[in-house]
Amino acid sequence: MGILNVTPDSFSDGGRYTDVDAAVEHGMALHRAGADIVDIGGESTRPGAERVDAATEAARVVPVITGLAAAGVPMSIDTTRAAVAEAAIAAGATTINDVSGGLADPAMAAVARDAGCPWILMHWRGHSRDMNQLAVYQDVVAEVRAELLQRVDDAIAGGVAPRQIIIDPGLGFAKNAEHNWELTRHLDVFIDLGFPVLFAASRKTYLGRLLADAGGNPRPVDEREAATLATSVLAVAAGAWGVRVHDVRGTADALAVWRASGAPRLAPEK
Ligand code: PMM
Repeated sequence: MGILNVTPDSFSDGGRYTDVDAAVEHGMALHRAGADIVDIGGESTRPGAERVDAATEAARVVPVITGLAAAGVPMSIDTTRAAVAEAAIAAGATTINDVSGGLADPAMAAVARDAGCPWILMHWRGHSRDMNQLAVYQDVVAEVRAELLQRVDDAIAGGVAPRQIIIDPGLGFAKNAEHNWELTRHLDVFIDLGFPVLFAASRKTYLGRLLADAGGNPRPVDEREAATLATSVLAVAAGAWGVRVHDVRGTADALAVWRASGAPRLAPEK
């Protein structure tokens, strides 16, 4: 999954693709580079981000989706709002990527049900402005698993078919670095739930912290790619269905090496 944020303020590609033509061109490039799906976002979810209104969000994404649909590029819509998802699907998106797992907007389940499309349910505890305070767990793996299963149950109760559901542990969303590593170590717990698992670590803050310099300054966002590639290979080797990344070409290359190597799937620590 290639990332295309049509926002002025996303942490990695914010501000780069606010022009429709540039965004469509980049989406096509991501697809050519090997993205099976391009994830279009019109609202930044970086920690602390303020929200935009639904009309602004839809106005950012719909022209880009229309352009990419005409070019035959498969797309997901990265939104927590049912109205934006509905407009995006009408314009040609074929998957809903909801970082709130249906919690932010109770109308999302009906949109997913009526569209019959895949719905990515990410683990989430609250909007970006507040999420750092919500990063409190006794047992992060068990709690994220239980809370995700609740999202799945609610989706199914809302009429969504189990085959539509993809789950995502939500790295960095109400999680600190240690929580992210713990979830990475136990990805098998999520894979064992039987739904496809999306892993989305690309260039996130915890990788910057891991690679901090001697003075403790985090590695800048655009210098976290090698670490991102390592996380993607490890996640796919552990059985993840997909990885959501900024550098699609690099990811495709790294996964080609992993595949050609014939390396076995990683066995979880039991
Ligand atoms: N992270 C971001 C945005 N959308 N969607 C899913 N399913 N999982 C994620 O972890 C996720 C997401 C934030 O990163 P970005 O600013 O690079 O888009």
